[in-house]
Amino acid sequence: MERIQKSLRTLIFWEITISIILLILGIYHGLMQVLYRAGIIKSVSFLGLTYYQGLTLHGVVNAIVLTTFFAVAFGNAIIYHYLKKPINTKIAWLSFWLMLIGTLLAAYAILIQKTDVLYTFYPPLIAPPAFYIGAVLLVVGSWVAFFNWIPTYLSYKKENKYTPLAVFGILTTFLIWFLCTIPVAIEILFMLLPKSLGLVQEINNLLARTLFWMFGHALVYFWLLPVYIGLYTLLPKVISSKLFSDTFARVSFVLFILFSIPVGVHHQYADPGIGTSWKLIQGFLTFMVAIPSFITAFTVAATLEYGARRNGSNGLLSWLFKLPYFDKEKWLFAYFISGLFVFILGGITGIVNASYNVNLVVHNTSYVPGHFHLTVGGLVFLGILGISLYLISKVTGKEIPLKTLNLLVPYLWLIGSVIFGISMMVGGVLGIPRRTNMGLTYANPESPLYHPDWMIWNYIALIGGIIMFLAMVFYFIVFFSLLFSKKVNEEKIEIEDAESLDKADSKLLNEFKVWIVLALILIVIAYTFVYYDVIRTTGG
Ligand code: HAS
Repeated sequence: MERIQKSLRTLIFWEITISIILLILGIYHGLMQVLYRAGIIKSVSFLGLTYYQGLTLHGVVNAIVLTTFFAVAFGNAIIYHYLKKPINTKIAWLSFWLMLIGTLLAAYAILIQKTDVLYTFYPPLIAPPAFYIGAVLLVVGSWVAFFNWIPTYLSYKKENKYTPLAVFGILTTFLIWFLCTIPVAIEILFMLLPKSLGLVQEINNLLARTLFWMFGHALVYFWLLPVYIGLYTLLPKVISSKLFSDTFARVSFVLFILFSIPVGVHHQYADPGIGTSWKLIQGFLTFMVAIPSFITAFTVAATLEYGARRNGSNGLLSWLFKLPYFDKEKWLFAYFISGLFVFILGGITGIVNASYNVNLVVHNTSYVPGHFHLTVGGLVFLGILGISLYLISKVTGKEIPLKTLNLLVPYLWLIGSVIFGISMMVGGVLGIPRRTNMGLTYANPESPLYHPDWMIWNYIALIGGIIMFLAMVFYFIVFFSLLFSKKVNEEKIEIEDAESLDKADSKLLNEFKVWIVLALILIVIAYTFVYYDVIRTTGG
């Protein structure tokens, strides 16, 4: 086991470090987007990229590469730490190489071949083959990691009835990931790649979009769930609390298995060719997928209250002020709580998006990037940053340096992302388009697009963006100082968690079979007629 642990420590180190190095490019291009939208710069000049090439790099690195490498790294740590069983390290490294080669191919397509299809790569936009092959390798690499955990898990299950909560959570995450990547694999392998290679002349754009969104919404829970695992395990421990409910946490995970996938059409409310009844049904299912997050909100808040009361707080609400917001030793709490505050806004705005008729007001406006910078750019991003620091400090045996600077990171990000998100959303309601190549022309009285009332929101978003950029400069300083600091502790793979107030040992909440079958039934019900409509209305 010692040899396995050493190999996995190195693997986790590289999975995290490489994604954080690439994040420098992603963050830089975030700054470029706000400067461009506010009309301060005329092109995203660094590396010779245009606005949309820079935006493609920003989306792919931040939303796809960082999240996938992180989920696999955290998964490797969870499976090793909780199951204490051998893992095949050769296969674990194979997964890493596939993901890395895939990432490099996609980077080549964006940086050298100047791809600008964005992270959603909708046709009729078509990228060079390297982009799609890179995406496929990245996904296959993450599947390989998942398949590698299964024998270890099954061997553990032969001897144990109870599945540790974090293991249950990470297997849920990758189960959803595996199921939802099948439609996007079909889209890429049978439609986009043949078109990119010139093997076919035409593809069905609406069918491609529908396949993409069947993947695209579940993707957001692939980003979110690893952070929920952190909320259920690491967070209670940091504040010396107990998890309020192991049962509720698991119920939340299984609801994600059921409802993550059959909801993708809520991204297509405005698309013609899909019947309104099917849109409405998927709209209702979208409200269902918000429930596990409400359960998480309740469980986490109760966990925080329990911890504060254990530490001596008695009043009705005074416990809120007893939490260790500015305790440098409990820095991980600051990452989680900032993310949670941001996610209150991110979640509410998700419900707004999901509401069929209200969606028509905000769809394709800057409201949508406002929403997702408060979700994936809020709780998810801060959770990934915090847990990454935590894991690196464990596997290298080093202490977090520059503690004050480190504490500033999440709070600056909280302030910046809320300013950015709200201004984008208000601007969106006023009509600012989500995607733009108009730049300064909103502010130019000569232009038919003259909209001075819009510009103020772009300027406020710029302030938010600059604060977020500053937070990330501090984060990179802390992260790289950690890498170069001295080893002071034993190197290990460890996830320090707290006990739970209850223990969910029923078979249903420790296994997956029933939930997989129910999820497949829901997917068939929600999607069969959608595909029938798409094919009927587009003529095949
Ligand atoms: Fe979304 C568009 C609906 C959640 C990401 N979403 C997007 C896009 C992205 C994205 C990237 O229905 C743009 C895609 C594109 O490129 O076009 N979203 C939802 C709904 C939810 C939701 C209903 N989204 C997310 C999450 C994301 C994410 C999570 C990333 C990780 N979204 C939509 C819709 C669209 C959309 C439409 C299409 C818009 C369009 O027209 O294009 C729900 O899952 C949200 C549920 C969340 C909650 C919040 C719970 C709150 C918690 C915090 C509690 C705080 C505590 C702290 C405990 C109900 C857990 C308390 C503090 C103390 C001190 C006590």
